[in-house]
Amino acid sequence: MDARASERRKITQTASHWGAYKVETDLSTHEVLATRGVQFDPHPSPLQASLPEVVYDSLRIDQPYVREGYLRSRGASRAERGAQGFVPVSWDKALTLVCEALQETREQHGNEAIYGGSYGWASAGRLHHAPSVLKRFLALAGGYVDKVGNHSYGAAQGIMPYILGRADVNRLVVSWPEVVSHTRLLVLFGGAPLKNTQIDAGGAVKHENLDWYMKAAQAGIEVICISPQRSDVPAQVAPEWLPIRPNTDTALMLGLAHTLVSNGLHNQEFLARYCVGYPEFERYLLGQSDNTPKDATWASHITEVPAESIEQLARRMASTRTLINTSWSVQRADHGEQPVWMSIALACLLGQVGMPGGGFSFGFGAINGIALPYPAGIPRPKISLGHNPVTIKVPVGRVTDLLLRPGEQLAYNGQSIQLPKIELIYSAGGNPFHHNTNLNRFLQAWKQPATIIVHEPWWTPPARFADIVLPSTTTMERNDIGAAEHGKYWLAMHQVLPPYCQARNDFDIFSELAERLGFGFAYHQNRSEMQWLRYMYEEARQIAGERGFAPPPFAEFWSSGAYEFPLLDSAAQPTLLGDFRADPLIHPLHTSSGRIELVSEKIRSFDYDDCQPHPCWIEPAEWLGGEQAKRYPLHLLSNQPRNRLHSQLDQASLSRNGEISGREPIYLNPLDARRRGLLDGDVVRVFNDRGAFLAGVQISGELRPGVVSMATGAWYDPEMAGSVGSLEKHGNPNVVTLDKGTSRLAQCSVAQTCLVEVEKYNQPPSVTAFAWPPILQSDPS
Ligand SMILES: Nc1nc2c(c(=O)[nH]1)N[C@H]1C(S)=C(S)[C@@H](COP(=O)(O)OP(=O)(O)OC[C@H]3O[C@@H](n4cnc5c(=O)[nH]c(N)nc54)[C@H](O)[C@@H]3O)O[C@H]1N2
Ligand SMILES: Nc1nc2c(c(=O)[nH]1)N[C@H]1C(S)=C(S)[C@@H](COP(=O)(O)OP(=O)(O)OC[C@H]3O[C@@H](n4cnc5c(=O)[nH]c(N)nc54)[C@H](O)[C@@H]3O)O[C@H]1N2
Ligand SMILES: [Mo]
Repeated sequence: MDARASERRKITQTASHWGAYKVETDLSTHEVLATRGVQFDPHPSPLQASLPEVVYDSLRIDQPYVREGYLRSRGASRAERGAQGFVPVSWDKALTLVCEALQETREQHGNEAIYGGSYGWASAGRLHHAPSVLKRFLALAGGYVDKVGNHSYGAAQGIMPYILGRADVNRLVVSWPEVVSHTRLLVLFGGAPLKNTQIDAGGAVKHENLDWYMKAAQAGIEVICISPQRSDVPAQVAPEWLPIRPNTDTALMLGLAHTLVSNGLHNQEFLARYCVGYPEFERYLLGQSDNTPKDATWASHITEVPAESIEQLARRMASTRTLINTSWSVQRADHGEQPVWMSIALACLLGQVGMPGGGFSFGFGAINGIALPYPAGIPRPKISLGHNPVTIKVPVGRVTDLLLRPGEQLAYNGQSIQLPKIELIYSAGGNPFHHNTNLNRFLQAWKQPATIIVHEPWWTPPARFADIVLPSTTTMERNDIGAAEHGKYWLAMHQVLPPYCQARNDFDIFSELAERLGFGFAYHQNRSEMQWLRYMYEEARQIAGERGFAPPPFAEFWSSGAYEFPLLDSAAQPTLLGDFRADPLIHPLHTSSGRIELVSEKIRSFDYDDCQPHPCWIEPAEWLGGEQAKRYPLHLLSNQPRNRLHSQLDQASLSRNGEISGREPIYLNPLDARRRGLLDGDVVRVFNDRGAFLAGVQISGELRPGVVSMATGAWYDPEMAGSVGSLEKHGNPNVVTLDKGTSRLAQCSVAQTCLVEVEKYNQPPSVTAFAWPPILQSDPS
């Protein structure tokens, strides 16, 4: 390279949920020349190339736009949302419209008519995290209806306070070093797919889960993959595979528990000392309370795991140090509270809870850092969300009900929420056409409010279905700090490129709106971007100092690019519930009884038939053992995508190259494919009573018959834009997923509970997900 060419090149470190990486750019043309991982990451994610590839792509939104009908008259043409074209407007005009909509909504309907529960992963940086800066803004604007819970592990989060007296499900994890040193049998309900460990909210750093898996295999740990899909545990680990029917894990765990008890293999001393409610639970288990013993034969009919395998597994579990891990996916299903409660009950029967490498764990392998060693108590630099004067919070999976059933009561966690009437939705950093289930019903709901405002970098589905679209920058166009909840790094995210066309940072958009609405200073505190980063950093650094850490001053951190927190104690993290086991009187749990609750009197007082006072098997709303399977004989699992983060980066070549016939692949067992005359590469229609979408066939022996599987996140692309019930052309599984709550307790989403049929589809329409919406004449202003 000649000297002048190298002078023009700049290498900048940035970070994302999928890792820290360096980007090489041409200073004069702003062209991205190369990307590569950082030295301290042993296995950088291939996703890192995707954002630099699309950062300035043709789908970037260049300036503000307003839906044609909205520009004519707010609210009047709300049913046309998603069907109409957009008119380009100036920033001044767009922000004026936003302020008018906010003010009129507040005056006419109050702040309870504003939904700001905007859910989404947005970007890794802690300052420019779109849902956070949105909430800070809406709080100062008088408040907003918020969401409660999450899509990831919401059912577990809802029930855990009753079982263990805590809701931090993402901390109920036994870490890899402890597993490798102590566990002998690792039983993985839902597996622990390596592809999911590419990411971590706030920035994965070292991708080392494969190395730990290999260490576990070398240590001779036996690994069992209990999942409809064998690929949920890496093949290198050579796991045993029990191909369970989807949504029946609770029944399998009950069958294991029954075998333990009927053979006297349960640890009665543990149950008496550390648990409450065992005698009542045992009556249910043995069938004394309902005439149905939950024995291995009973469990085998429900799960299709042979009774002998269940009995053998129970004996193996009782004979050695066993860790039961249940993936988050298992609880993202109807009655998802039950497998969570039952995992803990099973571990209590084995009596190894609180022993190193034994007991239970959740979410192993869901995200990168969760089981990696990191010191406890690292604070994260953050921007305050402020105080929201509106107290209504609606479970995140129930947004469609919120919008379609104003005034009605929603039972939730022993309370009743009166659903308010929403007139304005403000959404930034999430994709509701990705995270919500039953998209046809959701689309009907999305057409109810008078105004929908969205910030997006690209013409994604949420942008196309908005009224006012404000173009935001991406993480590569701003400075920020990355910090994951499960990790030991703070990452400097240096600005790589100037903002695209008229795109602005979410924070700057809200700062200007706040100015216009009269609370500018309260919002931005007159700090520039770099002043905010320094402020957030120093605030977190002080807390870190109080906890015995010594991160360097801001300037040093910023120029070095990363700070790694040392493990304070050279011993590994404390064993989960180790102190409780050592002395349950000195270290009681925060439950009513101070112990692990196998029966909850609080839950009994709610009198819910869909979440009873002890863990139990309740048939899911639809499953392969139910009536509906006669019409829709395939269970659709929609898991996390290998080649993108949810719907993010779907337009990049990594994701596009993974498509089959231009659509999201759907995996079918050879038997199911043959029965339907399907071959690799065929386009199929996947359907049930809720809707239909097209996908590309990939035949795979890695999943059990009766189950089809595909990744979530293909950009929603209806054949008839904006029309409820339209065929979706690109492969978005949420067109057919069910939108009930897990139970009245957690009311969480049940994306993994869904039956469908699949048939060949000839002459499919072309995919238009990656095209612009129609753009009309320029704004006269
Ligand atoms: N069927 C099915 N559905 C599921 C799941 C499932 O297992 N099955 N899983 C669920 C789970 S666990 C989750 S967490 C959710 C995830 O759902 P989401 O978090 O909503 O999905 P993302 O695709 O990450 O949405 C992020 C959006 O923010 C935009 N964005 C990125 N950076 C910025 C920024 O800086 N500013 C602004 N304004 N926008 C930005 C992106 O373009 C994208 O549109 O999906 C849920 N949906
Ligand atoms: N690359 C990448 N990684 C990601 C994400 C991403 O978008 N891309 N998203 C992240 C997010 S937000 C989250 S919450 C986590 C989610 O982490 P998980 O919820 O653990 O991940 P999933 O991929 O949804 O599901 C894992 C596997 O569970 C199995 N499974 C589904 N239903 C059942 C069942 O009823 N019983 C049993 N035994 N198994 C079942 C499926 O075969 C599936 O492959 O992943 C994170 N990791
Ligand atoms: Mo998630």
